[in-house]
Amino acid sequence: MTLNAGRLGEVRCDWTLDEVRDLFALPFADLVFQAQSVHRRHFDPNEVQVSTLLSIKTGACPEDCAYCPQSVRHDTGLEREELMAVEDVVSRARAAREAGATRFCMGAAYRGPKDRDLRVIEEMVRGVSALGLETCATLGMLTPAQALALKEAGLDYYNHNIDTSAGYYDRIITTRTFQDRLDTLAAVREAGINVCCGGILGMGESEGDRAAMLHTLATMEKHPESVPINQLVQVEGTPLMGAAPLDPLDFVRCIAVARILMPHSHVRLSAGRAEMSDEMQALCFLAGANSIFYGEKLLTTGNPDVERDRQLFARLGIRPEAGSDPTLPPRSAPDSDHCSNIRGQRGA
Ligand code: SAM
Ligand code: DTB
Ligand code: SF4
Repeated sequence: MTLNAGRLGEVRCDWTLDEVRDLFALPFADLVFQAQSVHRRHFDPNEVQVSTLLSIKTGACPEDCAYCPQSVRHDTGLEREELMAVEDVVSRARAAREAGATRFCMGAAYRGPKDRDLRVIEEMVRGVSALGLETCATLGMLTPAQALALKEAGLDYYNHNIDTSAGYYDRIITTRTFQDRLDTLAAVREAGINVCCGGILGMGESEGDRAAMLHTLATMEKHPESVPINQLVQVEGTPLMGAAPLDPLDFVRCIAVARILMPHSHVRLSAGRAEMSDEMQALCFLAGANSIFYGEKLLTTGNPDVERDRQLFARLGIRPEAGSDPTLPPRSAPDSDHCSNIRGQRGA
């Protein structure tokens, strides 16, 4: 056992893979207890951050991600939709804000955006930001210049997942490399945009792959501010349809390890909630998850309906985290949480 229990709760970027594996090997109760203890040192345990997703350009993506219903290579029957108009996106964001979301995430089925489309998306970011919502986009690979243009438009977060371990990556995606993902993440960081980066569980990966994926995230020079942990949503027509289902306790274990490794990050209980019981979601919150997607749809697949989530929050005594308020001073610069400056503010 290489785990140094005395250091749990510290923000560290020097985790070894053995330490991460040792966390996975802890008895379930010990792991969840440690994760909840770390969580309480940095967050209100009864607050959960609430984001809403909108697919602003749907389907016909040239990439071959084996999990994704939007790949042009899989026959999933999904209707393709061109890039939405700016005013339609802004009115959907207004409705999300009225329903209680504080962050609005715009997703597009691109390998990477064309500059012409990026100009339109910059307008969307400006319009959504003006509503007082935090903005997030997920558009595939970006060049450094594109990342800077999004920053200039006021983008708060960029979601770009590593999805799985470096070693398992080419079993899931062959049209880009793990390094391509890291390059975009570096461009986003360099531009001063907050990073949202996580992965998917239930794709036939081993526990070692899950440990390696979290190790990659937790050894970044600065941890991603948001870490979405998705459970694979199996979609008919995708190569991963019929993959062996994940043991729900293994999913909770992964949330707990993410919480311990990245104490200041928001860990998002992301896709797959529609297939989870309330009890499993409660365990995820206990293990340190403190963010969800809210609203009846993710990008193309279902999410729990709003009423079910309201009841879940009420049953658990959970409050939505207070959002950004345009009348308050601006949020802290995203530079404050580097491992070289571990006393910085907590991630958003
Ligand atoms: N095309 C861009 C990209 O790949 O980064 C942005 C959109 S893509 C749909 C965003 C993320 O959604 C993926 O990285 C993946 O983690 C997640 N995702 C896609 N399909 C999923 C599924 N069936 N189940 C769980 N997560 C999924
Ligand atoms: C993330 O990690 N999960 C979200 C968001 N980032 C963009 C996407 C989940 C997509 C699930 C499949 C779908 O609805 O198409
Ligand atoms: Fe395209 Fe993103 Fe889906 Fe991969 S995950 S096929 S890049 S939309």
